[in-house]
Amino acid sequence: MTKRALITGITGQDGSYLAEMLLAKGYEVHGLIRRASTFNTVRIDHLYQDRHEPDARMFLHYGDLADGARLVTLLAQVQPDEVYNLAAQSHVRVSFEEPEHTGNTTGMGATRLLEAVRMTGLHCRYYQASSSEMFGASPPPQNELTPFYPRSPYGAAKVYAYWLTKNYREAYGFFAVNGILFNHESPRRGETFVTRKISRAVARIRAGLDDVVYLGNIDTVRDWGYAPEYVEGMWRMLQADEPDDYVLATGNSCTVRDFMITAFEHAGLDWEKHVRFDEQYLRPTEVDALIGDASKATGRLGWKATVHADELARIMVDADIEALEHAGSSWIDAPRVDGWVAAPAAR
Ligand code: NAP
Ligand code: F7E
Repeated sequence: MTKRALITGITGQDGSYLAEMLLAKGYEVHGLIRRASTFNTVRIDHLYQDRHEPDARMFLHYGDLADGARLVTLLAQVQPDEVYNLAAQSHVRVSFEEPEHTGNTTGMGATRLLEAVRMTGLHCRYYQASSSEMFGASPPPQNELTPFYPRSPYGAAKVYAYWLTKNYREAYGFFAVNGILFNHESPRRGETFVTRKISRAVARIRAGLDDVVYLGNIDTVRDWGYAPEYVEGMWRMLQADEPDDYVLATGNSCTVRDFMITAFEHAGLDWEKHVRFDEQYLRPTEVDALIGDASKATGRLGWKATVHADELARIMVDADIEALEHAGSSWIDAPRVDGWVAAPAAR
């Protein structure tokens, strides 16, 4: 029997890798996408086949996590075996600008989706994209037993969604799991997260299109892994015999500064000539250090990260150099990461 999955957030970094992986495993994949005035499917266009093709196995549906009724009709129509809730306002800095919207999507969105599963009476398995940002100020190493101490509206919204997921497991017997994922990146990472901002800036500076990039706090510590490996971990959580919560992380630490040095050196550039500080990229409250302990996922799911920060930086720089060399003028003429003034602090 072909398994059917529904992915919210299919147009994002993780959603695109997850869709790719599930299609390769033989799944029929359904994705929730937001209606936008321009196309927002660039990360999954290579997977799309017209639904009239006999072998089409990926289908996109309009909807929004803010619209609970739509989630009910969609679940009733699709009847998925597995639901992956990846949709969120996922930018920590932006969540300070838009706390209400972030709570509504990142927090309440999960409630609406869980409730839609309950209302339709489906016996599907449910994955919630929880985050290491929930640990916030709790010192590393962090694992499934570490207390939460979120330091942003985003982190607080994820804590709410985490507990709702756990509550639906306990109250209604749902097969519902929280994947507590530490930072994971790739060439498909959104351009305003720091790793991609750096790799993209390196490519543009190397090509002579820019001269400097402005960053905020480069002393923070993160545990950066490679996104395609993390979506495999999500899937393994839903194949387990029992529902449970798992941390996915590399266990290694790296500062923003070290990631930046590796990225610039890989392109033969001296970062000190090209990096400037701008306080607008600071956060009202920062998460100083996240380093995960994924031993539970390794022991029970056989999952282990193999790509660490240095290799990741090189993968991302190479991809952005390649993209720039093969891009048309639209990519080259696109506003610089720092050149957009409408919401500068968001970057
Ligand atoms: P991302 O690239 O920012 O993608 C977010 C996705 O959510 C996009 O497809 C976006 O659609 C969609 N979305 C946003 N608001 C929505 C709404 N109201 N209704 C429906 N869809 C909506 O995020 P990501 O890096 O792939 O991360 C996936 C999930 O894992 C997120 O929940 C994130 O918070 C969580 N997470 C990420 C990391 C990480 O390091 N990447 C770590 C831990 C947890 P548009 O394309 O239309 O904007
Ligand atoms: O920041 C610092 C910034 O925005 C990383 C999301 O996927 O991972 C992500 O959240 C660090 C922070 O990711 C700039 O202050 C310095 O300390 O790339 P980021 P994040 O905040 O860790 C977690 C696990 C998630 O769940 C989230 O969805 O880098 N930093 N200068 C900067 N950050 C940005 N964005 N821009 C800068 O110029």
